[in-house]
Amino acid sequence: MAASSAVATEQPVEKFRKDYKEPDYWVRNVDLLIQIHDGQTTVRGKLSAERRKGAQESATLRLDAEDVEVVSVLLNGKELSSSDYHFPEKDVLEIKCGLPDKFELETVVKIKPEDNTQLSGLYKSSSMYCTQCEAEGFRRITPMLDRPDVMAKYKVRIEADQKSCPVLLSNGNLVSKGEMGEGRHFAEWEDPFPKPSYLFAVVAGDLGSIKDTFTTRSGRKVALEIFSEHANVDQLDWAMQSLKDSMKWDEERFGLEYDLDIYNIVAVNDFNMGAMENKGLNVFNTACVLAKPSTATDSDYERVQGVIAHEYFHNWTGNRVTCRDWFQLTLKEGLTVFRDQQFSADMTSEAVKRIEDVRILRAAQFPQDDSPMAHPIRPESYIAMDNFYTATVYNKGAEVIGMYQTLLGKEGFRKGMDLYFKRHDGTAVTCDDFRAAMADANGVDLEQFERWYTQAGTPTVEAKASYSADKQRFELVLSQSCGPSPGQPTKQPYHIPVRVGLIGKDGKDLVPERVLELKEASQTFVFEGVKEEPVVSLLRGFSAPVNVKLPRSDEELAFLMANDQDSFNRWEAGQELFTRSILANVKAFQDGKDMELPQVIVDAAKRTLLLEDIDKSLQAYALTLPSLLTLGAKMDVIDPDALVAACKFVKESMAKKLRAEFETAYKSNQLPSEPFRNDADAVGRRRIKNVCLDYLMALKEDKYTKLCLDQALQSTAMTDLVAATSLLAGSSDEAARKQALENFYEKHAKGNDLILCKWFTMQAMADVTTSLSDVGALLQHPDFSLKNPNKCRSVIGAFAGNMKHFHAADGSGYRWLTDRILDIDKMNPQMSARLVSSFSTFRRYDQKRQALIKAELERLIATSGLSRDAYEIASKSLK
Ligand code: 0A1
Ligand code: ZN
Repeated sequence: MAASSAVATEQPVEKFRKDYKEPDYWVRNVDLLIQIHDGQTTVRGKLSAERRKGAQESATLRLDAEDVEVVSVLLNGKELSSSDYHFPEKDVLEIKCGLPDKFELETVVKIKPEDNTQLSGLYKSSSMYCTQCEAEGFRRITPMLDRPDVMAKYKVRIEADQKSCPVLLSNGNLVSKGEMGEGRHFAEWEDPFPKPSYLFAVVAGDLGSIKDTFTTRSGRKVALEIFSEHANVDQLDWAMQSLKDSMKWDEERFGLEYDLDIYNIVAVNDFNMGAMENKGLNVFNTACVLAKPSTATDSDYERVQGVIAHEYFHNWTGNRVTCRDWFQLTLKEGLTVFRDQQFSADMTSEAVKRIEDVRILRAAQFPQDDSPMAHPIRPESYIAMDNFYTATVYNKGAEVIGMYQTLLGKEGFRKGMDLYFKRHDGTAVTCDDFRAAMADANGVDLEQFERWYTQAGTPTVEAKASYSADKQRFELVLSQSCGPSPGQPTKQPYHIPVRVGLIGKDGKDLVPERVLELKEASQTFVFEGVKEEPVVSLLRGFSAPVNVKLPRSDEELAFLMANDQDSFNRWEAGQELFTRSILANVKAFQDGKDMELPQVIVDAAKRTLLLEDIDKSLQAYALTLPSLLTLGAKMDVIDPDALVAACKFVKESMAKKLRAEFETAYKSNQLPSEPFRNDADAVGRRRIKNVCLDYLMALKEDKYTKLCLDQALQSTAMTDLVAATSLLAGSSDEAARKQALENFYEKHAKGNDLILCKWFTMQAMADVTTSLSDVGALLQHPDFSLKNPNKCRSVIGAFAGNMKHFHAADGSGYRWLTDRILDIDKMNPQMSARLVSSFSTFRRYDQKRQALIKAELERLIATSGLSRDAYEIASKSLK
């Protein structure tokens, strides 16, 4: 008997993309027996393997095995003596004896799901057992070649106590189940599709469910079932509807049908990420699947719809065609995010969805791309793969996919997708394979496009315009540049699609819109037949993930805001106006001068507010200031105090000037509480109404505090409750603050973990003098648990996003976060590493704050026993 962690000292090892080699052995079949007992689980894993053609006969078999206690190892049914295998390094089980070309290797191991606080491998969440195998969790269940290019067919038998675990699930089809006596029972599952180990899943527990069916367009009837704890079964209908909508959409848009007779989804309380696309058995964080009117906000509904779609779409982009190695992660994630974004756009509004996606990209990805943690969407190296599930790989990755569609058109993109599946179905491939399919299907050269995969950083596109009235000719000189990134001091020019419109005085396009292909460092584009001097609408629809530089007046921006036919650029013009004014006021604040709000902005906002036939969500986003993170990214040195003060000033000044308009819009967008509606109009009305309330609250007048309190106490829609209570959580009116928070807790949050998280977050994000002591107190709250990732995120993660108080000049926020990271790191390295990344952008702050954060990062690195996950982020951030 031996433990796999025999060699204890862990030297973080960096892996490189360039070092990829095929394995010496392939595993073709995996046959698992999982015997769950309270406190200990035994796993017998039988691997049918064969030596790769061309591999050396003497090649040893090195299986990944982590935190498993190896009981025995058998080769072709014969038990090996302990001298035939060993643990040459941490997490590797090596078979030393000679191996035939083809063989069966069987291991018996013991694991303890109850003690698994990392939530990777097989673990217990509340009363249920569940698994998370991506990226490298399967090795924590049974020894295996745990890498995505090893694809095998799986058979699984689960045995467990009948009473505590009446539901036993795995991938594929149920082939048999029955009782075993002594209160135990079993289920056998077989997945006909070869898959990498990261898509394996098992669930065992006492679960309720809802059922439905979907008939695919070729007539396959699929049984759909969504499971949760019994108490939550009334919150599964929206997920089911979203699943059916996704299945239909993928058939219509991409001709992709579901391929098994069963599709199961399980909701679990403790989960490191949003959800997981395991073949035929998705596992979801409850936060991404549960929704009902009395508990979920409009954004919760949108998130559930989007994540359900995302995991479903992975069945083709990820499962049927998977990644050769983890460096290729964006192959499945960028593509699948792009697909879920397109789906959500079709289900709601294309313009609104595009704005939301770009807001996320700018707030989460742009700062990362400008930090020491910047990496290309296809990283070149990693220490802990789990650290690379990033906004860059996901969201910038989706933008890169979107650029193929912009360059090739929807039809051309579809041709590329068809060829991609034709060539690669059932295999594990690379981003280059995807790019080749797009190029070949369309007969175009996408050689230069590879730079989006190799270079990190956000490029800047600078535009210079000139017009000749004589020649009716308009010229646009576009230049591109991209600052240095870690290990990449200089960059080669990207292939950038720039969608451009030229607008005349009447607000109409003077010539047809064009997609310019910028490939050189600088290029001139000529438009003929332009009858008057146009206003340029650049990068319509945000056609590339770049920053744009184009000199123009506030008046021009106000004109675009009112007239551009591209709704994204109408919004963008407003954001640019806001940004200018806020940054100017930051400067004024720093120089001790009076802050000012230009009248053009007030007028533009007023015009937007008075529009009658506008989509209410677009109206709301047009009036919403850019996020603090997005604004920070535009500053040379981020000054948190000045930034927060400037935003407050702009909001308050606007409210002073437009008080009547905000009040009217607030009132006219009220909805009756019954029946609850979450159609686009209702969502839009709540959105604009709450934006108005936000402005009015900036006035700090009793009248509006009362209005807000009424909403916080009386609303029945969760969106309105959260909006009003959050505003009051940041109010200096102590009595109102207390009343709203108590009411929210007593009437809504108590007893519901997801709503509790909202209650935690609104306090952790609040700008009140007691912020730091408040979050300290929340950690002691009986409803808080450091072991639950959602709760950690809702208090600790949220506080790390509190621009003013996390960045308190005395460093108290930083010290507090480091202490929490160290507490969590012992239990859940994935979680702690995510929190460390809040420090990654530290060089963007002033010298004093830089020094304070640097000291915290150094404190982390100096901590003995720090996980390699946290070590990687901390050490790379310091570079
Ligand atoms: N593939 C999932 C995300 C995911 C990744 C890692 C996980 O555990 C470390 C869990 C989920 C998705 O894109 O939805
Ligand atoms: Zn995904």
